[in-house]
Amino acid sequence: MNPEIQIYLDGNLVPASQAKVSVYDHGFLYGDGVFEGLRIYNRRVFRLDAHLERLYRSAKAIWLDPPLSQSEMRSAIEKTVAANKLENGYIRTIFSRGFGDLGLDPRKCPKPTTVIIADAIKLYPAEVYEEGMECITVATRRSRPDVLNPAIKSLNYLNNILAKIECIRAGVPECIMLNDAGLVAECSGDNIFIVHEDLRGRRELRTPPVSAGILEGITRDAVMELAESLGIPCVEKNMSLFDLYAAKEAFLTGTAAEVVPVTRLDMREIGDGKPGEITQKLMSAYSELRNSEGNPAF
Ligand code: PXG
Repeated sequence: MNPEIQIYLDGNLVPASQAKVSVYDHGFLYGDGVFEGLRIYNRRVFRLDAHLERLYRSAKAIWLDPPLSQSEMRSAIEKTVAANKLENGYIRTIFSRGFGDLGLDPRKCPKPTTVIIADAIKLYPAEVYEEGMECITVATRRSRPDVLNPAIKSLNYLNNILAKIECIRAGVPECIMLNDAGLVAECSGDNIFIVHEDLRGRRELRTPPVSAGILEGITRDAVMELAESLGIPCVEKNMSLFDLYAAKEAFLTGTAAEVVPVTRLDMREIGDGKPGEITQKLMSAYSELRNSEGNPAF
């Protein structure tokens, strides 16, 4: 934490050292709230509208009525980025249920807490982008959509954190999580894509559908859009681990990770064990897109 950073807290910009939320906040007590993670490139907030849409959809899904309208929230995010003169970095936005009592009842929380943090981001090491990442499939299954839908970016990330602990213990940075049916869902904090080749040598991109129980990633969406403009066929399709092991290429996508080649999974090499041609094409198309799109926040 940089104590000099100005944090947006319930309508005010306050220094990080003074940005405090109550221990009675239901975000802390119960993980009751929603959040977003965004990136700033060259003073521009990448896909701000898409992130706002998802944030407000998540809030609606948990019956949380944000104290700011979507356009007020957009201004608050831009104001926070400008106040910190952040050219490149990461933004975390949070709506929690707010201050209440020790019971679950959200009616005891009169006003949701709003937090916007704009700070530096810690990235994966450069080798991962050049040589590819190793992943494992973890035992922790992605939460069932009919119990707690992964499409809701809620403050309740324990399912993902348990998966992350398995990765850490195995000595790899990310993992594949299966859903309740044993189909590929997503990673602990990223989405997954493969390049599938059919028996006649035709290649296409495949990624699990939202119905597999995943977060509808903004980076995933941007990559699908780039694939379309590059003439690379892309389908949303349920996949088994066999499809991943037999893939020609694999990569993961996320706001923090961007596009990362996956070259080893469960001790197997994916394709020839090097970042593939389609993956590299999409990596460079994505870095071009993120540097050019949007308006500067200051
Ligand atoms: N799936 C999950 C479960 C995520 O949390 C993504 C996919 C990718 O979505 P976007 O919209 O970012 O392309 C995410 C988001 C972290 C961290 O510290 C990662 C995310 C969220 C919060 C923190 O690595 N990933």
